[in-house]
Amino acid sequence: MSLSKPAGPRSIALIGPYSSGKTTLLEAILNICGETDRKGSITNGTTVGDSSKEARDRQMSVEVNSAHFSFLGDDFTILDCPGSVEFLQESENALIGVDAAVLVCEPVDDRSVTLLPLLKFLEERNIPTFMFVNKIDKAQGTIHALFRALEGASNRDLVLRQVPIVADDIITGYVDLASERAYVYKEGQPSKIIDMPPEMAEQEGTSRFTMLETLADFDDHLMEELLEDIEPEKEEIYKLLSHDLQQGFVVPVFLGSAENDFGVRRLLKALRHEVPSAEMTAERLDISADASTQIAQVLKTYISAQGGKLSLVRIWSGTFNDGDSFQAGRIAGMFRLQGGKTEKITSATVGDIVALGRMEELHTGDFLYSGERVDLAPADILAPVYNYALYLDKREDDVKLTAALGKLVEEDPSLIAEHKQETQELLLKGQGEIHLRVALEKLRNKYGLEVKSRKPKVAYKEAIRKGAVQHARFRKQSGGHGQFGDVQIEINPLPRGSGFLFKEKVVGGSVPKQYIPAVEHGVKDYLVEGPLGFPVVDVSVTLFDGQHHSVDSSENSFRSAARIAMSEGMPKCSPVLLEPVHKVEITMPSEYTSKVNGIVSSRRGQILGFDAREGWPG
Ligand SMILES: Nc1nc2c(ncn2[C@@H]2O[C@H](COP(=O)(O)OP(=O)(O)OP(=O)(O)O)[C@@H](O)[C@H]2O)c(=O)[nH]1
Ligand SMILES: [Mg+2]
Repeated sequence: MSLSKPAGPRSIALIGPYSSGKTTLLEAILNICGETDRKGSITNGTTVGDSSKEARDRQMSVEVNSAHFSFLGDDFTILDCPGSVEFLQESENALIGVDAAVLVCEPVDDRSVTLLPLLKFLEERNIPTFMFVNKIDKAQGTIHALFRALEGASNRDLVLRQVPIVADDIITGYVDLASERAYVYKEGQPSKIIDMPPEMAEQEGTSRFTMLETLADFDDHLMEELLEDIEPEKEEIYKLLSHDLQQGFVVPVFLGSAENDFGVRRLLKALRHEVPSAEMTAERLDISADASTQIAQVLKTYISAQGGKLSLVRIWSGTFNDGDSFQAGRIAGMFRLQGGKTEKITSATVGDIVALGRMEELHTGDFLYSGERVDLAPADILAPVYNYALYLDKREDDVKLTAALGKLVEEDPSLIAEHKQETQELLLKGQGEIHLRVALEKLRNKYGLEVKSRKPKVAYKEAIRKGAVQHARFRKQSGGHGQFGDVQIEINPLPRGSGFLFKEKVVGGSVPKQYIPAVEHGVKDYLVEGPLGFPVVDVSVTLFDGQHHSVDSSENSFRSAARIAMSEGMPKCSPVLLEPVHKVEITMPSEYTSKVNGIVSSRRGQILGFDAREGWPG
């Protein structure tokens, strides 16, 4: 267990449910640390984060913002992640490169279910996590209710580090359980230390004991002290708090209000003492190299309207200089990002998060390295759940649109642009309506493209309900060579999901072997558009007889004969339009099962089965 505070530049991600106050917390931190002269606000559109037009217009974060600050001589980069689940990919990409996460949430327990996927991700990746219960200025209910709601969500123990001091139903300050000191909040200023209010003594004692008991679960020495009623040294408690956070045993919980600067300095102190160093994180991730080897990983890609690409990288080993060359290209410009502003720098080292210019071959999740190849799993790409069909009024913008979509996808790997063959549509797929709307806004704001969207067409298919036998002859007599093909086929329905089957039962060479593939071809030509105008599925076609001519027959004439047989035979097979069916997987907390069942059945869904999701209690 190390005694000293971790060294070198460190990084944290701010994550948490939509609108919990992450960007406001970043703003408070930057202001407290002297990075800004005035504190900006979300409502006035003056924050360092959310600098893009799309974020400002919606007053919500739509992508990761990076900013740098120093607190009492320690350097940090913060990655402020959007909270909406539709932008979850951004958080997942950012989290692979940070030393710790600060999960910002609100003091209400009914939305705590939205924290579950994040807590799960953090736990699986063993990312040290702090929790900051924000908006304490308008807290309703108790911290304990929130606690109970969260307890089942995480396998890690939550450790309450502060208890609120309440006067007339308003939280006016806190008692710090490690130092046992009491403070009152001062708006826009450091909290002021006060004498421990006598009425707090009992609650402080119980909460502190709970905190120590949790720590003792991971430490025998502390356990013995508690059993023997020995008061542990402060130093020992602080050491254990750091150690258990770094090892991912516990999630410490702090309280505050980003809007009013309540509790932000206390959080900063905890970050300063407890967030592990980049070296420790590299070890956790199994990235090992000697100090002369350069290793960095791309956490986010930004592309400006003019096409300039910036790769935001975390440096895991070595020193990087502007102009250095790698297999993925040469660094053309190195920058420190402060929200939307760039500051040119010439070199960066272990722990730093910096943006590298024009590394065209480098993509989000990739490693940049000078020594042996480094290849660790990046974050998974989320599967799309929603789509739009895109169209342009001006056809001449087609090429521009393809290029711009390529750039959006490069910035956000959870967006997919795809041409759909069946419906001849350009589809944009993503995580939800807001996600796609923001993408369209970017196309307009950044690339000057007025792109319209509509619901994608349904790719209907048709099938048949009964069989038929059909004869057809294709014959043409024009000067010289004629054309002659004659086929007899049997068409039959197949079970749903079988696709297409072609058989031949020709005896005596009535259709010579070399023409049989042409017959299959002709049948397939027809199946592209059946009697109802849609692709045909689940049919079998058997060629059982026919005739040929020794001079005039050819592959083409048999192909045409087959096509004619199909177009005459298929309408007799009682064609039917198939209703599109999707196979859907739904995951939910078990208490919602009956509600979701109802929703599924009311949409004529058929439930194929239930299962507990592995590793997700409840
Ligand atoms: N009362 C109160 N309001 C706050 C506090 N912190 C943030 N807010 C307000 O909550 C709203 C959302 O704040 P943001 O900072 O944009 O939240 P966010 O978590 O960054 O939101 P997304 O990135 O869109 O998920 C804004 O209107 C803030 O002014 C707080 O401590 N107290
Ligand atoms: Mg935000």
